[in-house]
Amino acid sequence: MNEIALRLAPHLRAEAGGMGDLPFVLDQIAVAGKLIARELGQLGLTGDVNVQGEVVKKLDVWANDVMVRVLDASGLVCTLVSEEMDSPLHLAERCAEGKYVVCFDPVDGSSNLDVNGIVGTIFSIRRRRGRGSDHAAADAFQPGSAQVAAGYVMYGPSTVLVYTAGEGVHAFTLDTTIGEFVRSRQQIQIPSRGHIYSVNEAHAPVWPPGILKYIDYLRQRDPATGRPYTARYVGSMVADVHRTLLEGGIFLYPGEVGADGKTSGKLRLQYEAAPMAFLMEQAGGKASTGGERIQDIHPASAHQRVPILIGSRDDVTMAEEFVAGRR
Ligand code: FDP
Repeated sequence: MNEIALRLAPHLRAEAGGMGDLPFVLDQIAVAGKLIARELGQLGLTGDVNVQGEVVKKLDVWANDVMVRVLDASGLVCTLVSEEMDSPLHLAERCAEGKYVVCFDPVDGSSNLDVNGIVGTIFSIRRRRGRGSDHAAADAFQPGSAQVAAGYVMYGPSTVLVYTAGEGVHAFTLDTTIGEFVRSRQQIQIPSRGHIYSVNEAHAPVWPPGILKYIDYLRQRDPATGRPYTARYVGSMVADVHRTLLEGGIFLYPGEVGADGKTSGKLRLQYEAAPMAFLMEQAGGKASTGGERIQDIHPASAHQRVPILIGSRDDVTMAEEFVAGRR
C-alpha cells in the first residue's frame, strides 16, 4: 500500500519547530487557494484598470478581497501588499499582535483566464520590523532575503500549493473529494541544468544584446553541450516557474530597452520575483536580474519591477555570463 497522503495542516504542524505561528498564516492562504480554485469558473471583465495600468478582470478583484479577508482573519498579519492595491494596506487593529507582512499577487497570469489557461496566486511572507507610526515603510519594503515563507497556488488541471519556509520546497495537491491539500512532493530539488528555455520571444527586438546572444546560443545545434534547448512559454509565471522547478532549465523575463535607452523589467519584485527566487534557491536553483541576486534587492516601492532570470543553477549562471558580456 502507498504511503497515506499527509494533509497540509499536520505537515505544517510537524514542521512548526522554528516556525512559531507561521503555519496558521500558511493554512489561511491554503483556504484562499481553495476558494479561488472554486471560483475560477466565474469569469468576466470589470472594465477597470489597476495601479499597473492593466485591465483588471473580475476574478482578480474578488481574489484580492479573499486574500485580504483570510489574512485579516488570521489575526497575525499587520501589513498587506498586493498587485491589486495601490499602496500597502495596514490592518491597524491587527498591528498590536500582527507579526507578519504578506505580499501577494492574487491572480497571476490573468491574461490566461479567458482561455481556461493556468493562473496562480503568489505569496511572500516577511516578519514585521517597524514599530509605532513608522512601521509602514519598514514593513512593506524589505528585501527578499527577509522572507520567512513564500510560495504559490497553481490553478491548473489540479490545484497545487508549493511553499517554502526555509526548510526546502514542498508541494501539496488539492484533493477535491475531501477538500484538503495533500502532500504530493517534498524537498523538491531542481536539476542543476535543464534543456528548456521559457521566454516571450516576441520581445526579442527590445532585449539587451546579452540576452539575444544567450537565446541564440541555446537554439544552436551542438549535441555535445546539450543544445538546442527546447522552448515552452505559457505566459503565466506560476505555470512557467512550476515547470522549471520540476524539470529544470530557465525562465526569463529580461529587462527591455525602452525608447529612452533605459532597461526595465515587467515582473514585480515584491510578489512575483522575490517569492519565486526564495523557492528556487531553496530547491537548489538560482534567480537574478542578470547582474544581481533577486533576494538582495531592497524594494524602493511596493510595485517595483525587475528583470528576472530564474531556474537551474548552471543555466542561470551561463545567462549571467552572456549578460555581463563574458561570452
Ligand atoms: P499577466 O500579465 O497575464 O498577469 O506579471 C504578470 C504576467 O502575466 C506573468 O504571469 C507572466 O509571466 C507575464 O506577465 C506574461 O507577460 P507577457 O504577456 O508580456 O509575456
